[in-house]
Amino acid sequence: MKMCFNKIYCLFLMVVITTVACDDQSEEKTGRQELIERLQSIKGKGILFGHQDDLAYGINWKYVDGQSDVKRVAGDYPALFGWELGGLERGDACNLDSVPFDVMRSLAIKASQNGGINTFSWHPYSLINGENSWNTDTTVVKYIIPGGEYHNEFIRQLDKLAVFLNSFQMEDGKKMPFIFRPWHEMDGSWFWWGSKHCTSDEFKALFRFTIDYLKNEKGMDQMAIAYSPDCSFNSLNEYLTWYPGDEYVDIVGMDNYYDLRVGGDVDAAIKKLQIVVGYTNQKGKISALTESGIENVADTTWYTQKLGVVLKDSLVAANLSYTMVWRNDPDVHFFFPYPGHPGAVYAKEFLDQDHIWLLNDLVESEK
Ligand code: BMA
Repeated sequence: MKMCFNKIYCLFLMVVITTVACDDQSEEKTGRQELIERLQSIKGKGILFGHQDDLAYGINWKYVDGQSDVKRVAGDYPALFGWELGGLERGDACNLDSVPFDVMRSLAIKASQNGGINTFSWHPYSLINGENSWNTDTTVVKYIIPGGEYHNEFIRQLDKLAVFLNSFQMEDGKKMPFIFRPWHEMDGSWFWWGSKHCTSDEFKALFRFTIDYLKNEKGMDQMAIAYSPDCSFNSLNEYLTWYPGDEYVDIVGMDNYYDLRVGGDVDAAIKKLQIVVGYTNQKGKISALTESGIENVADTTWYTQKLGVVLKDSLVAANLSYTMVWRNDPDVHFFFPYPGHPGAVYAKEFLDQDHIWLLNDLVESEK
């Protein structure tokens, strides 16, 4: 009788163990969850350094395999790679900065395959007058949100984004995880989705619809979302004016060129990042200085005396996950120095610090 009971008990245990094991398999993490965990786990250890269009072109080169201005100066690739989607929504083969979308796809996949993280910005053309994101002649947001006259056309634009971003596949067949940072700098007035061209409620409706549609209708569970106003706030309340809600945002950030300009106020930049970081800690989110830089590296010591000082602040250093500088287009402007530029030595000194991470630092930390 006792033997029999023991057998039944063993059988019962095996069933339980098998069920739990099966459950574990079925609860595979999404790309978004994995990415968020990666960004959470580096908190306090390192701040990832990022560069827009890093692998596509730089000073005196274009589409050269393996080339990167950050690598040329600092010896390694950035850990974060920024890309721009503007033009995709109208079916263009190249983005508004002439980067072919096919090339972007293969470079981003390569970056991801090598352990880097990709982030996408989007400066779409207006559906109302066909002009670019900086044209504020006509109202746009009101017409493209749910209930607006151009809402269906807007959905077709999102469809194009989804087809493209869902086509980024890793070697193991999984969709490539990435950060999406739409509708940034909304507290400024230079974009048609900016503060003077829509109400905060309209903006939130735009942000929420964009994310809901891509996630729920297009299955984009590989995407983490960044909220990144510019730096025109001085309190948490002001910072959250355009915030679509915690359920829509994974990364809270700030773009800030202004406070770090020549004659700018580094302390103001630190204070604002502390507001962002404070919110992150309250809500268990990730924080980032989503864009910064000085045009043409006109301030030679910018990397050590401006950005470097901001990222050394103890609260910032203990919490910020990444920062990114803008693109190096020799015909327009550049934000990272090239070998021989007087700012190169300072950029290298900044990047050589233990808490500022390039690609290899990130990869090593995850071994
Ligand atoms: C701006 C400039 C533009 C570019 C746009 C989108 O800051 O660099 O030349 O078209 O970003 O990438």
